[in-house]
Amino acid sequence: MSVEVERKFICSADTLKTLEEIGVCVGQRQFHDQYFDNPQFDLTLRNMWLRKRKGCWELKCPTAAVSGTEEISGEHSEVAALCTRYKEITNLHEIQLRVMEVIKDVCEDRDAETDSSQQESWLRKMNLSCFAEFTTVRRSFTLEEEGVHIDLDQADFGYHVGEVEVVIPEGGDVQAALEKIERTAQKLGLTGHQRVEGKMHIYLKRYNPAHYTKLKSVHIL
Ligand code: V4E
Repeated sequence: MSVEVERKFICSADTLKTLEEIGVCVGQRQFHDQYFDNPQFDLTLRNMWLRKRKGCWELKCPTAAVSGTEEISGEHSEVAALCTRYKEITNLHEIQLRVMEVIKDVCEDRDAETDSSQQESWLRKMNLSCFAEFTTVRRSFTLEEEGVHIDLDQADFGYHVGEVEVVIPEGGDVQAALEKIERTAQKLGLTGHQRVEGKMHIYLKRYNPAHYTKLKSVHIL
């Protein structure tokens, strides 16, 4: 299982120019994301993000801190505060198990009268429905620095955001990932000292303020 360590940034014209000079554009793609939760928001209130992208299920959830080994010390704590770390699970069976651990209200009867689309019957049993969906056009870049990946996202509801990402194995070297992200941020001339909002922040703020307020109140967003 992999862990994504990433720092989002707002890509100014100057940043884009620098990125085009020092990075290599490795392609552009478009994808539609659908995010799912139950009416009580049991998943997202636990910072678990279940989505379907290009026909595949993905679950992003926080990494469990391992005592001592995951302490981010000294100069890295400032960098760490600008970054997020999420585990990404792509195996459907494992996703279903993780979701079931959280959603206690599983109802076999919910599926009784519909036998069409059996594939998605687990969603109905757990009362999961789509609460957000949007399309993203993503341009991806790599840098000489090994393992650093940069995405520039343009969401169809009018939000642009960049992210510098380093993927490590679970239990891998978070500090080294943060150092790579910091060096990249410096090369790109990123100066912000505040976490930049992701697409979901803007989407929910705009289209589902009640859900947004709940997540804000428990500091998930
Ligand atoms: C983890 C998370 C969400 C799921 C979507 O994650 P995100 O990285 O924003 O989307 P995307 O499309 O770039 O995914 P990728 O292709 O990199 O896998 S929605 C909200 N969160 C939590 C979250 C947070 N609290 N703060 C920040 C800055 N980002 C995400």
